[in-house]
Amino acid sequence: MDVASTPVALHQYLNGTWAEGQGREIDSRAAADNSQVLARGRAASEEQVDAAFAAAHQAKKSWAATPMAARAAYLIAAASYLKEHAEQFGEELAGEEGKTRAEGIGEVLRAAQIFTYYAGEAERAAGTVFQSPRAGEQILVTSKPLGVVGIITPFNFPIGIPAWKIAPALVFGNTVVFKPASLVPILALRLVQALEYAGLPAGVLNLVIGPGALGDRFIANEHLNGLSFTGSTAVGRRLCAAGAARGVPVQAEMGGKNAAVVLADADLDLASEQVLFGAFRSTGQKCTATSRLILDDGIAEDFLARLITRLEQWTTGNPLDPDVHMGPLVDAKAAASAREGIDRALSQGALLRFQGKAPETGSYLAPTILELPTGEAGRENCAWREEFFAPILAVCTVSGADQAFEAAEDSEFGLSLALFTSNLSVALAAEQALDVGILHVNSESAGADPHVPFGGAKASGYGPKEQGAAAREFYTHTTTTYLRG
Ligand code: UN1
Repeated sequence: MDVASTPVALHQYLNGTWAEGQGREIDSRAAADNSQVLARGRAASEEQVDAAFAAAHQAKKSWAATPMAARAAYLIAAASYLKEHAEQFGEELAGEEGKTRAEGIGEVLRAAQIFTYYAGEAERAAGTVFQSPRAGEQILVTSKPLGVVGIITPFNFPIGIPAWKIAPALVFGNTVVFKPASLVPILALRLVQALEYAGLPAGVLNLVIGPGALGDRFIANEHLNGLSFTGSTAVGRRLCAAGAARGVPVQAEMGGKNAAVVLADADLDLASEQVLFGAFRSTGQKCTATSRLILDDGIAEDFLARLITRLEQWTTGNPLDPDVHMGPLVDAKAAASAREGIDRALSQGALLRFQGKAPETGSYLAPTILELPTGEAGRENCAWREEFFAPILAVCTVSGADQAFEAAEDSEFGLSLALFTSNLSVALAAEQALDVGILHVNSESAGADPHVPFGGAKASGYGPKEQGAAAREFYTHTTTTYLRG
């Protein structure tokens, strides 16, 4: 399909019907060339958000009463639809978001895998039976859906993140109002189409596409029983506070400033490959991306030389070109803001250690390594503190594991950390010492498997984690039944 000449029509999906938005005109542009329109339509109005919640509310009783196995069957059918269209959808994703074609297709297949995984949840135990201290009694703890769940997702994983929220929400019996990032909406349409193809009943999943401000309408809606959000820390905290004020549980997955720590005993070849992937895959547009590099001083120069050698082979260009390693940022605005971040870091004393090559046009930024001054000055640099969401890696050197851990902890964020060492005791010490939600020993800081918890500490996360058993915890609540015959 030639997405360039045929923009995808953006519609809202309300109560099982595709509807024209009643808000202002919106479009989505190719990441590599912001003059190219890939999708066009009208945003949802606030009244359409309310209509979506009304539909989800209307559908919630019968969906909660639908047997688990039947709910799971919709996910299985949607997964096969996604697999069948993985190539087309993956290319649309890459064109719109800027990650490479291979990463785009990979993300669509990952969404299918997530749907299949949560369908399997239908077969797992959904409660516990306890002994009672009283004769003739048993105590049952059973889990129930929250009800109507709002799902708000960012631009950078336009189908992966929606899948890992929507699949557990649905399989555990919730109805959903879904608002994707309006910057990158095509894959949200595709995901909804997959579930429509599967025959999902009307009202169970509703899609509203529009500006971030519609999120406030979510939190104000009387029918909202839970909200799952991924995005910036500022917005996440505001939604958490608003949810808490009215007693609605909110799960927020927010920013990161993830470190890779390379100690003197590490396998430097492996570490340089993994740091390259962690920092620069998907153009650094991952909350789990590596953006701080902490090097043991004995190996610092050797390691940087290896990393730079790898980066010299790394090509940046059109994300749909199969030979390219890295695409553009999501749009020219994101690239301008990343360039401004580099300038600020340099004015605060950072050194431009390496910058690769990239096309000269608006949305591209070549992979960049900034060397920070040692000591306090380095730690105050914006490249150490701020999440740029771009292919920019800030490097500092330390002496030994203790200093490295101290440096790693010096961040308001606590999502993911990659530690490179061959010493198991040091790895175990890191697991105890570091306040992060995800610790990788000898692998890159990015990545997430559907069956294990995902989420961060400190400013990176709030509320129950996502995925695996943690997802059940968020999307359900329990009833404790004291049962006497
Ligand atoms: C991954 O590392 O593959 O927004 C997933 C993000 C995260 C997802 C990361 N919520 O980047």
